[in-house]
Amino acid sequence: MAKLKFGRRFAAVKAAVAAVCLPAVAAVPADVPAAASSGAARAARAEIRRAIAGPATRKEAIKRALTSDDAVVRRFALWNLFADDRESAFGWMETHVNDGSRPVGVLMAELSRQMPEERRMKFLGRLAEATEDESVRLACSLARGFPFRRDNVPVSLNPVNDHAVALVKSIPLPTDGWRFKHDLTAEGHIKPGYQKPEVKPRKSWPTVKIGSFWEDCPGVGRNFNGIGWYRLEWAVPEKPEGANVFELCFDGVDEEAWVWLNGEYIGQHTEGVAGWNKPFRFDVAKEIRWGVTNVVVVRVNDTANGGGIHKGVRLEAMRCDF
Ligand SMILES: [Ca+2]
Repeated sequence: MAKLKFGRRFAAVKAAVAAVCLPAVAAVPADVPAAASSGAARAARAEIRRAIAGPATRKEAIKRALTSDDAVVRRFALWNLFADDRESAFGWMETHVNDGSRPVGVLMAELSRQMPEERRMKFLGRLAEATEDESVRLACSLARGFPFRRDNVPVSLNPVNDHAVALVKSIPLPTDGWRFKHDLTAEGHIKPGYQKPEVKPRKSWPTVKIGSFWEDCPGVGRNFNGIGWYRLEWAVPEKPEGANVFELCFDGVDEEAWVWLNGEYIGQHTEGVAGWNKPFRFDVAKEIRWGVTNVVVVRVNDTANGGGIHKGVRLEAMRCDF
């Protein structure tokens, strides 16, 4: 009886420790293999959970569960191994980076957040490369972190600017001649760094037209959801006389966008799905180069339905008598 009580208390302490130490773990995805949802599989899972909860059987049960055919069981075992011994869990993750299942892949990406920076980046790079599962890739990308963020308040929309802003000239960017690159592992900003002007498009990158959804552009894919990069080199005319405010304006990007001009990060439009058809603009007075070729790069994330730069882009030269 005393033993049972201790066992219960031990399990409660373990649960409390796990709750404090473990990162938030996403709920088990609904799309686990059908076979694993059978009555027999559920009973097997319950038995493994009981064995892992028992102090005497825990270690051996975790070890056994890590080799289970059921991805949900492997996920549960890894989670418990991490609670007991992070180093062992990291070692297992590194040798099972090809696990291939969504439940384990997503958990590995989450747990890797506790690795030292260099090891984490290396591991997540391998994990993203080893999977074709969009959820695992997204988890990898989020765990790697996306470092680009800038609050770029354009003069024409700045609520504290009480001087009139008048349009001098609107200069549309070409709709043709943009190049496109899929970014299935969501790491194009790291390797090779598509935002860099010196990273030139390869022959294999489709040439696309903006002003329509990317599903309508040959070479992108009728059902493509995910991250894609647009790149345009275009000749910018001489600076319009009298203008002193310059903004790059997008009429619609479905859904989210991150923008670079001549290698400089100028800002983001990240309202998620809600932003798919909302115009946005950035101050580019410092980044625009007049009378020469400029390079604009737009990283787009689309999660459903149509995607891409589906409306026009233009440069507005304005005058503000500050
Ligand atoms: Ca969309």
